[in-house]
Amino acid sequence: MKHFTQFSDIGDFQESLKEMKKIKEDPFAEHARGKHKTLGLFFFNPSLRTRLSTQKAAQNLGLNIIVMNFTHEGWQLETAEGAIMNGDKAEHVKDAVGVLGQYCDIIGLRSFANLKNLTQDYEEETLSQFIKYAGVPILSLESASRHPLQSLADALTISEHSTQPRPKVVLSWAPHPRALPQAVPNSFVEFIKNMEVELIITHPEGYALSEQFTEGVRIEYDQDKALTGADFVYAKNWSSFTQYGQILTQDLSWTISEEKMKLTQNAKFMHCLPVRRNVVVSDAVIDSPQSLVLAQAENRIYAAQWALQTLLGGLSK
Ligand code: SN0
Repeated sequence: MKHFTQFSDIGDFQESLKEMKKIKEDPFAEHARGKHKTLGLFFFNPSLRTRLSTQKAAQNLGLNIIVMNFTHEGWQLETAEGAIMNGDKAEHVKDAVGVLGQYCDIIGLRSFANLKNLTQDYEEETLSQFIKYAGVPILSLESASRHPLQSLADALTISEHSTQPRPKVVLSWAPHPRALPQAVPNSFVEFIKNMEVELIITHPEGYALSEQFTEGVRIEYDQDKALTGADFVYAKNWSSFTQYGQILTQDLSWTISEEKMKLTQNAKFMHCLPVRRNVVVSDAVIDSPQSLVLAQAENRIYAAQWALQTLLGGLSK
């Protein structure tokens, strides 16, 4: 694996799930692997779980870690090729990223969608420039269109908590006060449709995700119908893809409540966090024994450790 930015970077998905379970059983087994190697974590957006779980994973592998927040601490970066740099932007992305490549053996990057320009977001402008100029493996810490480490952790969580041979997994849109990216649901679909599950997406009209992710997946506009008999309910808000970045509704009847959960087969509740309580999900549901949100967050460590270990050259026999 050269970079880890999307599902297709993983060779054998089933094997990666097994490897994550092995890492979880003995997180320090490969502590010598990262010796004298440096992981750089670079953020253009806020982070809690991703930053700390990746740091913890890196420590388990004996990696050195350097972290920088570009929004507040870095120079403003110029991204245009051939720009005459006589404005506010002090440094060109090719120089900055080239330098980062000198200091790091692996680079983790977080660069959210700006939700203004669909093409720019889905062409992954920032991520592509890091891949182009760094000269070292890039680990996506959530890009404009995907969040692979989250989905890898979610896949592990689903596989650990499945009690059925082919569980029904429902990805449900939920209301939110702000416009959020499609990255988490895109990746969730991209990964989970490759598991032995019945995957259904439910959302109000106008919230269809890009077909490059949802092709072949059932979409149901009636949330109650979708939730009926579910084994896993994954709630997430996203802004419209077709009316790019827009909030079309904030209908609170889509909130995952105890009533909604009664329609399910005693389903487990999942969310990537951070979550708007009593908007996306009621306190009663997220605080119930059915909630897997902390298990998902814990599994972020093993997903990150799997990715770092694989980028470092795979498991030693
Ligand atoms: C991000 C998202 O992509 O939806 C990160 C999720 C892991 N979430 C947010 O930006 C939430 C911000 C908010 O105001 O609730």
